[in-house]
Amino acid sequence: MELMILSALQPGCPWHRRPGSESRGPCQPDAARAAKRSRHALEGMTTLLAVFLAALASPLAAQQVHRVDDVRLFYHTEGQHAVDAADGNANGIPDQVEDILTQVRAARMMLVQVLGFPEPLKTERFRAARFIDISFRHKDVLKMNGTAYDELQRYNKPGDPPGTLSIAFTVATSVKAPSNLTPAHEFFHLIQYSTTYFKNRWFLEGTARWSERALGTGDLGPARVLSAWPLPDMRKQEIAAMAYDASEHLWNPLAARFDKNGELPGSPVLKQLQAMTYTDGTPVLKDLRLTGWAFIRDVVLELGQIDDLAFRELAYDRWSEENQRSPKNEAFMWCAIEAVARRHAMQR
Ligand SMILES: [Ca+2]
Ligand SMILES: [Zn+2]
Repeated sequence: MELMILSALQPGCPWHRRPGSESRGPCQPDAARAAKRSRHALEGMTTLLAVFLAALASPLAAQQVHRVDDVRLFYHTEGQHAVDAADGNANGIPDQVEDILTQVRAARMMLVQVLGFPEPLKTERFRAARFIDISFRHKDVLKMNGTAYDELQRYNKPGDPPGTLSIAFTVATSVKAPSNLTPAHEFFHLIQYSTTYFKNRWFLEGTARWSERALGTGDLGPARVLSAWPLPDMRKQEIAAMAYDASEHLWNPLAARFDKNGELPGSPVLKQLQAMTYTDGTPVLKDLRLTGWAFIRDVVLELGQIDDLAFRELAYDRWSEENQRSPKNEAFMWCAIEAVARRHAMQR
């Protein structure tokens, strides 16, 4: 914690550059939390709109649910948004649905229990939520493989006590978990959203793409050589214009720089993960390789600290969608990344 706060005081960071500004102390968590709480009220209005739109899009056929612990998948077996009804293990649950739940549970065990990322339902932002709810849409409607929501949702599902809140994502009905890591990728977005308000896509999609190797084959995706570190401003601007590609151009090279082993840390939960399979018998965890998990984890946590500072320094009134994605966030984000990089360089 002390290191995180120190990192916010490094020279060259934006809050030191403003002429005439009083000298800035470390984050003041109480004030920042109060500001975050007041923003939740506004999120509720957007949630109402989301529920209304979801109701419009829902087919008439009865919705079914597959639930394990606090994760629920809502699906249809008829209509445009129907899942594949194949039930190879004859347990009455479409294999597609089971397999997606299995992948999400595995991603959660891996990221939270094995690697130490925050558990989204226990974070300050999302702890009022009771469930992780996953829904399906036809790809023609969804337009992508999956999408995760950064606001608390109030779905009023049958049997839910009044006021039940969820965090949620949607996957396309074309997604089959044994050959597609979209559910794990979307779960990573929930971790990001639970921890930091920054939604600049070079961070959001760049690190989510990196995270796919946690369950997937190999330790790391493609990685370019970094020309220098810290990066020159021109290069930072190029990367800030990227989304998924930021994994190849920034996150993967940094992951490799600070992790020469590329191995998942051994633990009893890792052993459980090794035993998990999809309904077709294939293993969920493809190998014991992943490069840079401690570095990426610490960047996510650091961004969760520095967003409070950015909120005050940039004089945001709330974390609107525009503010969450604003280029003004970039200088704060780079400072956080560079601070974590310095810490990891010292540890090597
Ligand atoms: Ca089945
Ligand atoms: Zn994504």
